[in-house]
Amino acid sequence: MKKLLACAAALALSASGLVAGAASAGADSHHSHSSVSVVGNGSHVTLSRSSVDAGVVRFRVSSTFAGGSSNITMFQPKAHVNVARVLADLQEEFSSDPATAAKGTRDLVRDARFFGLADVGPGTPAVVTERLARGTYYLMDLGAPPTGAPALTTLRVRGDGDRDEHGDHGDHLSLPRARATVEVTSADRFVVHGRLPAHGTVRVHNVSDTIHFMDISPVKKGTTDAQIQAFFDSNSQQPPSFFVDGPSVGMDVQSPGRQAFLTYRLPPGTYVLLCFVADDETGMPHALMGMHKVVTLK
Ligand SMILES: [Cu+2]
Repeated sequence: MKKLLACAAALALSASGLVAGAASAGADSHHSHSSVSVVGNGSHVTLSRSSVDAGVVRFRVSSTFAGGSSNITMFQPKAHVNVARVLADLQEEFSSDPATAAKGTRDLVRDARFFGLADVGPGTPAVVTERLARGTYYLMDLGAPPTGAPALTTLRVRGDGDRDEHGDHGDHLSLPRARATVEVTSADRFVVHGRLPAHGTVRVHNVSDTIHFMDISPVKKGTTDAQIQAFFDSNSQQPPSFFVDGPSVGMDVQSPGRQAFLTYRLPPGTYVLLCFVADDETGMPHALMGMHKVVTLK
């Protein structure tokens, strides 16, 4: 989601370059009913299976989008809301008019639930693990600005009642152990508990009353949050002085109350956590209102 929500300069900041090394997401290595490969090409999502069992589900997310990174969002319309309504809300959210964008955020919170998934570039896959209830979910890749309605891919999560004979409880997954937790708060801030790993798992928990995402973008060593805020305040259209053209990864949009585990591998160094969802009152991207946090990945 970030690309369409971000200002041009912020876009430059979070654009990730190609990295050496092959994507390792690949096919599922075993026949778990709860593990699925998710591949985005910038505008379309392909799944290795069309249904999984309810409970803990593991998504191995990767991208083949050579022109940038995949922003893979998974959502579900709330009761009595149809998919077209959610896509119309999304259109508002992408508006360059702040009042319309603010309404888009409010409408998305009202009409849909968001479950991540992940923002990944070619060569920088990630795994998202989370608990899912039975139901139908929709995935889309908004990495390339969509022309018209985004293409949706359906995932069915089966409950106990409709599990087949092979779906015994033995192959259920458990949640991974996280090295750190990032709480996303109502003050539009990232609160980090523990130390973010360069290679490992982070639990991302939205404890706020609106939707947020969390991109992890590289910046130059020594960069401060004050410098980042000054850059946003300047309205500069140039790439910021602290910009680093390196791999990034992110947790895509999550609804209030949701938590998910993001497992990734990035070069150790200095990064900034960013969210560009439009504020539900001002329409301003959260990052410009202070939702950025410089962190060191070790
Ligand atoms: Cu946010």
